Amino acid sequence: MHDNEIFVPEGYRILDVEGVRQLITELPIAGALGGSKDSWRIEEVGDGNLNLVFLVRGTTGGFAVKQALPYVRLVGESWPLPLSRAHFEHSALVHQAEFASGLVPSVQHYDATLSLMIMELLEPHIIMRHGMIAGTIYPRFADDISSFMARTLFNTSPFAMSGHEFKSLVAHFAGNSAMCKITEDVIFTEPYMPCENNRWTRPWLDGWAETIRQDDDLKRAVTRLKRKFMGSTEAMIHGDLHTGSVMLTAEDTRIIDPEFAFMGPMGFDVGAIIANLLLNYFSQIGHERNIGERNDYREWILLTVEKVWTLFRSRFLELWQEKGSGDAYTARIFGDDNHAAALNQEREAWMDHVFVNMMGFAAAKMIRRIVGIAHNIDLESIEDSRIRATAEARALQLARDLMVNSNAYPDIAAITTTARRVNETIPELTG
Ligand code: ADP
Ligand code: SR1
Ligand code: MG
Repeated sequence: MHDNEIFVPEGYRILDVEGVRQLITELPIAGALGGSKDSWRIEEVGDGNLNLVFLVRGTTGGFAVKQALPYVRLVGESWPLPLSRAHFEHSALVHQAEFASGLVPSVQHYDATLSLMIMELLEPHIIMRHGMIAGTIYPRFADDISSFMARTLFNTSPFAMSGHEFKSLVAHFAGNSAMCKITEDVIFTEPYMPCENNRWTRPWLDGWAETIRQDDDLKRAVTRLKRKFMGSTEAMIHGDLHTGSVMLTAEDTRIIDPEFAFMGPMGFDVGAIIANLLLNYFSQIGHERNIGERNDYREWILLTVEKVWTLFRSRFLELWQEKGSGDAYTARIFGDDNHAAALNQEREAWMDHVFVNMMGFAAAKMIRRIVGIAHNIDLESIEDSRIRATAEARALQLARDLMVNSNAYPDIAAITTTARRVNETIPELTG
């Protein structure tokens, strides 16, 4: 059931290529494109689940134009969705640019009536999923994504902010609850019960889908995770930080699409990126032409998983050391150097808390991409359904264990070691 009373402001209309051309013509930023308006090349490229995205190229520059639709694009008008997500995406991008400048596209224009944002055109960047499917190594990625997460999460937390500033952000992003509801439904609920939205690689994973629906330990664990997602106002999180929200080259990394942003648990962002790296790791069996051809690439992915966590952790702690002047974990009460160790211990305990949450959220993110509504191309593009299901079964095996036996994973190396073991020891499905 979805809320059918979606507010569409007067003046809102869904744009097409000519509508985008006309809109830009009337804006001061038009000059950056160069050439006459009729020479601009405009195409709709939206490959996401929710919105329209047009790429506009002139003779001297380009833009990406993103417009929210009053419904979920993946499903159609039967699933209405508030246009206000464009407002939250815009404000999240502005905050992210403040704290992680150079790691997000710059915003050129925002039109509240049309729920539309014009951004810097990222070119020749590609969506990271596509690069990973092709086996491309991204030497900057671990550094950049961990900086992005450390800076955006730390600076929007009460470790950096006053209580007043922090609560203003909490109040603002509470308005993005419709987007949170999508996550609450499609990640933390539907995969664990019979639901018409769910799908999986049939018939190979029929057993797994049923097992998930019968697994009380898993249900208890995901129930706890859902509550954490709903009630942990730790920082402004991106909210949909998968490898489809990363556009990059070998030299430059940008994070796009923060329309699910809200004040939530830090571990959700870190878990999302690690889950998507691991899903791609398991998918490599479907992308190599000869067995073992992608072994080096597999190892690069696991090394990247380890670096993402360790760099995130150390950078977050560095920021805390440098600018921990927020109202939470008040440094003043620890006073002189004699007590500094106690404060540092407490900060490390916070990072352990984020690690445990990260693991659970990563597991939930992996499970939802295999038996829930929205799958990812890393696995979906594997044509041979037996091979695809083999990769998916391995990912499910790891995810279930991460969620239910989290105590067995004291550090990130335990996760990558188990991923490797699962990938190498669970045999290909036959039948
Ligand atoms: P959705 O919210 O519907 O998921 P995204 O923000 O992920 O939409 O954008 C959809 C696609 O549009 C991306 O996969 C990417 O190919 C393209 N895109 C989005 N933003 C930009 C940009 N700033 N520059 C170039 N391409 C972009
Ligand atoms: C019904 S929308 C499903 C997914 O699309 C978005 O990209 C988010 O990942 C959401 O969960
Ligand atoms: Mg999106």
